[in-house]
Amino acid sequence: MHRIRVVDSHTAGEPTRVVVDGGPELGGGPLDERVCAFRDRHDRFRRAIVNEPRGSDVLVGALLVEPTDAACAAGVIFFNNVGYLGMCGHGTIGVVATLAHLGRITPGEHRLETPVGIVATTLHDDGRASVTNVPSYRKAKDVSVDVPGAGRVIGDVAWGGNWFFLVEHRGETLDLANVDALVAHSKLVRAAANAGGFPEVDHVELFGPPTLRGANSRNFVLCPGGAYDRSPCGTGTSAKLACLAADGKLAEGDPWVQESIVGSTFEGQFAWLDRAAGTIAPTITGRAFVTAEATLLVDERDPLAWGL
Ligand code: PYC
Repeated sequence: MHRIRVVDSHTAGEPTRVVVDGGPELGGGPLDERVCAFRDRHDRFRRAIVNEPRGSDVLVGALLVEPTDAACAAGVIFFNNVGYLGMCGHGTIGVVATLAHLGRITPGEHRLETPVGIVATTLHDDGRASVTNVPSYRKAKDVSVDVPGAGRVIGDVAWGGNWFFLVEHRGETLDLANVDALVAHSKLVRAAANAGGFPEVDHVELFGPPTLRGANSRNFVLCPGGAYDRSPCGTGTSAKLACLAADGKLAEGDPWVQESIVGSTFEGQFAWLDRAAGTIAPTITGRAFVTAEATLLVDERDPLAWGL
């Protein structure tokens, strides 16, 4: 019987399951190499932790590992129902809330090492957390793709710790009532972007007008495994900030309130790292709440022990 100790949380509605004990042994070395070890030799842990019957398509897992950089409070590898994520904004806020819940950190600044770089986090006294994400930038502006049933769709390709295709959406309103149509449409947009020269794009982000007073925009985000992000998506908001910065639509240090498809919000802002190259350091602030402490049991007699 394998025992995997986890702490569950949600950040603005999007769940994170942090593995605090009993996860795969990945050795030392750079985190991007440890992701390869996880994928190549221990992928069944990913399935057991986040897939059915213990999890769901929407759950993001976060494996705590020893950081290579001693200045970091922890290393973390994010994964989902289909694979591994470079970074995860809502997940990082969930990790910060979990480390605080476990008494491993107190309010203040804490660095976390991820496979795509070190992120700086701040746990605030009121429980919110800010994440200064990896350098983010827009790779391509006004990319035109032909989407079956929708015609020509124009979007930007940007990096915010994951790759996004960002579109000002002109179809049905970004409302939970339309979520099936939004998922189907976004999958077609992603396939068109991939076929159109951007195979790296694995998230699609649709934008529309906000519904909340004080918010700047509402979004819908399709994740790699087909689930939609219940939160405004931390890496997606970082990619959005990179586009706004490049277009001169948001000034350094000014707030951007991003509303999600469920009406939750993240506050973002950015600092220029290299104005000429269009590279920014985005900071995303949100709040996670711990929802469960549990031990997952993986019984080798169970034919579905390692997940679907
Ligand atoms: O918050 O960055 C994020 C994220 C990525 C996928 C789901 N959430």
